[in-house]
Amino acid sequence: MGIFKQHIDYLVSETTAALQATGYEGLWIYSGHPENNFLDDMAPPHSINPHFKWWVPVAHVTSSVLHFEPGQKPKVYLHQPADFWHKIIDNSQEPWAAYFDVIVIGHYSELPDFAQVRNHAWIGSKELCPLDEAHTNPQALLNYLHFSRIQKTEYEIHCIKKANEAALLGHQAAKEAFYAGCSEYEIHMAYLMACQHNEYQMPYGNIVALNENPSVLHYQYQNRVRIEKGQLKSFLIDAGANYKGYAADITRTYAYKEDMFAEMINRLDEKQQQLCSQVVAGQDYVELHQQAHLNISEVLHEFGVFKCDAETAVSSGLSQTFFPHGLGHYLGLQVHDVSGHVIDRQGTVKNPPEEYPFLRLTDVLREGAVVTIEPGLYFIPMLLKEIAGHQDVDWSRVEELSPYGGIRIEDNVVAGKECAMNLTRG
Ligand SMILES: [Mn+2]
Repeated sequence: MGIFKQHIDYLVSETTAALQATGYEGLWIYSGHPENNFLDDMAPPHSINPHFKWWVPVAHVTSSVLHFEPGQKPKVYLHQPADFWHKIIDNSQEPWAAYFDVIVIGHYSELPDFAQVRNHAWIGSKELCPLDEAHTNPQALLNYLHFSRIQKTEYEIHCIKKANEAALLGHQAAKEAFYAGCSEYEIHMAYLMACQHNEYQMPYGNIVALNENPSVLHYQYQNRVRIEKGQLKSFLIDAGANYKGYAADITRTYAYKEDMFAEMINRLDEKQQQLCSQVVAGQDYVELHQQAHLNISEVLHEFGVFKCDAETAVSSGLSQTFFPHGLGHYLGLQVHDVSGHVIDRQGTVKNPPEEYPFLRLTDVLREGAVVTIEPGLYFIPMLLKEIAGHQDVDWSRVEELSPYGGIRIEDNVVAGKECAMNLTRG
């Protein structure tokens, strides 16, 4: 539990400084609660307030509140109603609870009278918030805390590593299911089974794409129909896992046969590993993204898609047709973790360069930040149409490779002081 204590100490010192800097005496953080669907008595799976799970590593909690005031032990009002409809888990005795005063409540009405507490801020959904607007999700306070979330504690890195380990079990099962000729849906189910997750526990919807489907970047269906083995070409899977509220986000691409596409995957994999090794404190992520464009263009040139050299493909903007998304993003309590476009505690925004509008991370990497590195190359009909007949493209090669959809390879990497730490490999 040593690393969890260090984690809580970090949260205490960061939150104390944040409250002082923004003029509040204390803080309430609400876990949130399930909201029913429109005209229905059923709610979608509850997604817990990330600020709450930053402190309290409990997956199944709703209608609970954390109270923090500098100099006091943090308090958790843990909602455990008398309920014969649901299983109520008593997590008030778990090891994490030693660092809090845990007060079990049966009903929201047992919470303290918020109006009696002077000058506190509230972070959480607004419906139940008893405070006025100036004290509800104040932007200056959120900016401060979101910036604190960039740098991960040792405990958080441990959680993301455990999430990676679970996800890799799924990825291994998915790979085997692909080579066995399973459908997208069957691969998806094999993945869930292997990593022991329910679908609602996944940090994001699995992308399980066969043949041309990887060309849809967020392909959201799982086809139930098997593809004949003779017709199978490629498989892209972008799927994560969850450990104590922390996410893994991993992508792999496979070729069904040992063909040119298989060689392209290997080549992109080499480039991706080079990029991963550059995840070090002080590295400008925008520059890394630009380098990825060059790397991807080198692969496309080597395999005859680009007739021009890689530099020309990048400077003319041609590479953006084949790599239209960003190199990656922060990873943590949220898959696309906060503060990707923010460069200081005041919330100063640094937008991505005009030519790369979808880049989710624009700052210089800080020690302890966890990022994804996910270069890709795709044959996307909608984008190819926009450059139809382009003289620097070998269109017969594009036609030959389009049925494979595309390639993406994604690892989760910690920016170290001197070297990168890849949580997905090694
Ligand atoms: Mn990602």
